[in-house]
Amino acid sequence: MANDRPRVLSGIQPTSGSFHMGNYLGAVRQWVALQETHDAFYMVVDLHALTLPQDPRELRANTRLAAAQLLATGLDPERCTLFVQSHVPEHAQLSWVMECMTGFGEASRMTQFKDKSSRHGADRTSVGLFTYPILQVADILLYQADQVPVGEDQRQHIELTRNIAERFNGRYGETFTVPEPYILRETAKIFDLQDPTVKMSKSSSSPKGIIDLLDDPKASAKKIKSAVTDTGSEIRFDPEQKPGVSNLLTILATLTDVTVAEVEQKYAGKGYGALKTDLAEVVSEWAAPFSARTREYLDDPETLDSLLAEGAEKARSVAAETLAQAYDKVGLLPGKH
Ligand code: AQP
Repeated sequence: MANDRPRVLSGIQPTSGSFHMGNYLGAVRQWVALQETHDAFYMVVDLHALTLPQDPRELRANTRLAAAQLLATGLDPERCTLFVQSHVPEHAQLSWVMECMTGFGEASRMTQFKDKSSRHGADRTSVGLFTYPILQVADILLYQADQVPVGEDQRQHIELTRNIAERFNGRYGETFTVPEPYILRETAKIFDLQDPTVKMSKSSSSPKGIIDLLDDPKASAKKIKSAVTDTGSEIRFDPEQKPGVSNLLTILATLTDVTVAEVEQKYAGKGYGALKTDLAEVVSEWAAPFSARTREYLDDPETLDSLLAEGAEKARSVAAETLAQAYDKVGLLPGKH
């Protein structure tokens, strides 16, 4: 496909029964917008999911579920390339080359690995969890992505990708595009409703701290109404002094497409209760059609699978070319085709 638009690539793990508000506002919402202006590649990163133990049936179901949710948010296979990571074997193949380009100390500095390995303990920490950022390096470089739309928690991995791309280019000659992170300041980090000093996260937040997009709207409303707010009663965007209220303001402003300043103004002189009630309503209005669309895609797995197969074919045509170049640059003898 001849395309002179800048290229973006990103992925999401199929590791839960629903995306959460952090995934959506931090990343997926930008993916939908970027498919209009960029040559966009988005994938369900099932290989990354294997870094922690998965029930095979659940993983398969969650992979389809993740794809269905991506389509339900508005990704359009006519406007972007949507695929499943394991359907494009070049990811694992380039990853090996990238592992050999990465220092052990460099990989050991990844904070997500340190967090997750300390949470899971040595017995449940796989080598895959350690090398996962390097697979991510391969994911990005295979597509010569210019930008990578992600949440703040991924910034360090994009930095690693840049370093390795520059190292490879320096050693073997210009091969890879050095990508930039695409992280929107306002929604870079959506916080846990119960502890608004830490990110909303499927593996570390308590169920009450997470707004799951496929949750029953009543359950989400209850969580929003019991969100931890701050001392005082003034509704003001102040992430230092008022992290709880600021988080709710960010979510409300983004979902209603207005600025945080406008929301602040609207609630001047009102109490936290009014803000929470309105946010619960906005989330429910957003989530109901989203859930219905997700179900429609899931109810037709054949169509879903064939969309993903077409996406994988498009992705492979790009990935295979980059892999061949990289193999050649490092001196691997070409095989017979
Ligand atoms: N709280 C968040 N705020 C903003 N962006 C977020 N993302 C995740 N949480 C937030 C972004 O969502 C994209 C897909 O995430 P992922 O599938 O790679 O999962 P993750 O980053 O591992 O998400 P979790 O919930 O935090 O999972 P665990 O607990 O397993 O680590 C990414 O772009 C991510 O930045």
